[in-house]
Formats: sequence, C-alpha cells, structure tokens
Amino acid sequence: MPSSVTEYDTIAAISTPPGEGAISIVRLSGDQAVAVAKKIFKGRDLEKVASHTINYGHITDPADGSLVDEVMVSVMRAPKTFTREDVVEINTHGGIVATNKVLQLLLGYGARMAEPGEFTKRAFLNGRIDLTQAESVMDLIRAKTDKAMQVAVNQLDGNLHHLISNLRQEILDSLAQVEVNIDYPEYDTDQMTTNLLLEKARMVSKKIDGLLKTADSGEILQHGLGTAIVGKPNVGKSSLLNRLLDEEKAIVTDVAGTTRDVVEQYVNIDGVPLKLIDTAGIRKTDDKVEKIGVERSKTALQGADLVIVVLDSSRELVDDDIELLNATNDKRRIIIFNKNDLMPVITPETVEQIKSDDVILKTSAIKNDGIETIKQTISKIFNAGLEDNSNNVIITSARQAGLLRKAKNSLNDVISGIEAGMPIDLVQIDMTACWDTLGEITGESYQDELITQLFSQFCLGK
Ligand SMILES: Nc1nc2c(ncn2[C@@H]2O[C@H](COP(=O)(O)OP(=O)(O)OP(=O)(O)O)[C@@H](O)[C@H]2O)c(=O)[nH]1
Ligand SMILES: [Mg+2]
Repeated sequence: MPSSVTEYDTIAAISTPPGEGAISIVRLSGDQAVAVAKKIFKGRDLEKVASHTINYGHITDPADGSLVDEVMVSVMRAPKTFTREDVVEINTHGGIVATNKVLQLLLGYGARMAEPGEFTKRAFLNGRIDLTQAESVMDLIRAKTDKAMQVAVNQLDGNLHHLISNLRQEILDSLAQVEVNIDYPEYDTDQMTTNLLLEKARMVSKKIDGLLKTADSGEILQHGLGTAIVGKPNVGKSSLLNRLLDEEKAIVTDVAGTTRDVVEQYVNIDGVPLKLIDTAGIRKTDDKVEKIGVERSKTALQGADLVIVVLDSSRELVDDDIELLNATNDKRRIIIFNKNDLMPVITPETVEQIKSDDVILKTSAIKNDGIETIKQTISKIFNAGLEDNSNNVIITSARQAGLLRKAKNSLNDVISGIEAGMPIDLVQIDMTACWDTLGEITGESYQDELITQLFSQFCLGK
C-alpha cells in the first residue's frame, strides 16, 4: 500500500442523495480543491481560512456574477481528511437545481466529476484505510439494521485489518525461520522448522475457519435473509406475513387463491434484516392468472435462503402439501402448523410424512400465537454462525470470504505437504501463497483492475 500521498486531479460530486432535502453537500477533493471552490465563492478568502473551519458565504457564477445559493463551506486541509487530500464541502440549500448548478460550476472551473466510490478509493490509495475498511464504508451506507451498522463500524475501526495483519506476521515469522534453515543447513534445525511451520499452518487455519463461520451471518446482515412463505392456498401465509410485519400488508380472505403475486417487505427481527416474501398458494390450477402466481412462488422458493412451509393443522394433509414438503427438503426451512386455534386434524407428532429435523412450530395467525417463536427461531439461525466469534469480527463480503477460502486451501497444501515429507522449500511456496492471499484481503497486495471494480460498487459522492 502506498504510504505517501500521491497527487491526483481534483474531483467533485454531490455527496447527498438526489432529491429535495434541508441541505445538500457538494464535495471536492484534491490539491486544487480550495482553489477551485474559491473561484465561485463570495465570502472570506478560502485559501486563507484556518483548516477545519466552516465558512458562510455565497456561490456566484463568475461568468455573469449571478447568485446561485447561500452556502456554508467547510475547508479541510490534508492530511487529516477523509481522502487525506484537501477536501472542501459546500453545504447548499438542498434544492436539486441549485445543488446541480454548484456542481456544474466546480466542473467548469477545474474539477473533474468523481466516479462512484472515488473519494473512498483515494482514502485507500493514500493509505488512510485498508480494503476491509473501505468495504465497511459501503456496508455502513447500506446497513439495514443497527446490528449491521455495528458490524460495519467495528470493521471500519480496523478489527478485521488487525486480525489479518497479525496472521500475516505469524506466517512471515515462520517463513523467516525457513530461510534460516535453507541458508544454514549445517545447523540441522530441519525438524524444528518443519514442526514450527506445521504448528503455524494449523493455528492460522483454525483462525480462518472461525472467520469463515461468520460469513453466512455476515452475508445475511448485508443482504437480508430472503425468506419465502410457501404453502397451498388458504393455509394462512398472508396472515402470518402480516403478523410478522405487524401491519396489514397483504390481502387476507377466506377465498383460496387470494394472493396472486409475490409480496416482499423488509423487516428487522432482533437485528436480523429479513426480506419476507409472501407467495401465491401453490396448487395445480387452470386459472391463467393464478398459474403465473404459482410459477412465481416456485421461483421465490428456489431463490430463498430460508423457507417457511405453512400447513393448515385443521385439515388433512393433501398431495399439494406433501409435494411442497418434498420440494423444500434440501432447503433451510421452518415448518409451521397454522390455525392452531381450531380443532387439530394433523399435528407434528402424527404427521408421518415429515421425517425431518427441521424446526416445527405451531401457530395461530388469527390469535397472534407462536409468532414470537418464529422470530426467535430465525434469530437463532442467524446467530448459529457467531457462537464462538471471540474476535468480534464478522466477514461481510463475498470477496473476503472467497480469499479466506483460498488462503485456507494453501494452508491445507502446507499441512499435507509436510505430512507427506515434502522438502521444506516446496512447502514454503504454499505458505507464501497464503501470505499473499491474506494480503489481498486488506489490499496490501492488490491488482488495479480489482480495485476499480470494487470501488465502482459505491454510490456517487462517497
Ligand atoms: N382459524 C384460523 N384462521 C386463520 C388463521 N390464519 C389464517 N386464517 C384464515 O384463513 C383464511 C386464509 O388466510 P390467508 O392468510 O389469506 O391465507 P393464504 O395462505 O395467504 O391464502 P392464499 O393467498 O389464497 O394462498 C382467512 O380467512 C384467514 O382469516 C389461523 O391461525 N386460524
Ligand atoms: Mg395469501
């Protein structure tokens, strides 16, 4: 990672969401940031004001002197800024037209339009944050619950960065030992070095396993747990959705085939963001519209991370139920016996067909009974991966998880190599590969292409 600040051109973007608001912020970064802002600002001389001050004044169009907006301008001199470059933030009066005009003026007077994520990219390239921290900036922006936000803040703080750096140092130490061994074979420390390497490989591998266990939960935190509620018509799927959301979102009637389309809504369950999907009841039908609905239900079912299969406990199981149970057998699922307030015809105990170790719950959507237990069950599924998460680090990105798996593969090669009695300098190659891969996680070793791709996922102005 470069340690000294490299010089880049000056970039500008609107950093607040598009639309009307109380204020909008136009941000500039680069060594010409203050000079460019000064050209369109009437007020105190921005090049003379103290760093980290906010200054009242007006933006005017230098071409005709016309007034654009009344603003507050923050001037922050490098290096104590988000990008480690000079940063200027112009607070405008929230309107779309005025804010755009300010940006256009800046672009006309020497700034270049920033690419998505370019401010954060500079923070990385200028060595203020590592890649895991840059990713956490994006996580923070997209966080759907407090918990997701907390995880992102921890990572922004550098928790994962430190953990990975420590692992890399351990590997480096053991590699140094190998070098000594190769350079001075007369010391006959062969066995010692091999043992050391094996011990280190196992230790690092265990740490990586621990991190990978959190990846599932991290993914859920980021993207929400896609949860499809499925079942034959009229079993109470929409009623359950409404109870879980605590609002009358989906239409409920006693007509079988009420829900025709897929209804989606995010809900926060103990900090777990859940994307709940209510679906059309699955049955064989000749109705043209319902048929399409049933197809959509099947697609939702396929794509779901978790399936809630709803059965009506007041009626005999029919083929449609059994088919659905079979179709969801290999899915992570919760089976629900709804309408528990009515005389039971089927119970989990008497249903021979369900030979599964899935969680089975009894509920009554009408009486709001058992809904808490559904929530607790979902929360448990999420927390399963975090049980021995002593490092307080959660892997939230697929990129990080992929690299961890790759690093672990190298370690497996180290371990099996040693066990097979391979020469130490060959084992060393795999250990070095692991060190490199871990470096990719933090961005200590990186490819330009990857960096460009990563930051392009950011929003504009960040
Ligand atoms: N007694 C009783 N009735 C329920 C319960 N849950 C739902 N119902 C009733 O069952 C009927 C169907 O409920 P919905 O929630 O529309 O069922 P659905 O599975 O979404 O039905 P479709 O959209 O047609 O597939 C309605 O009359 C509900 O009031 C329950 O727990 N107990
Ligand atoms: Mg419905």
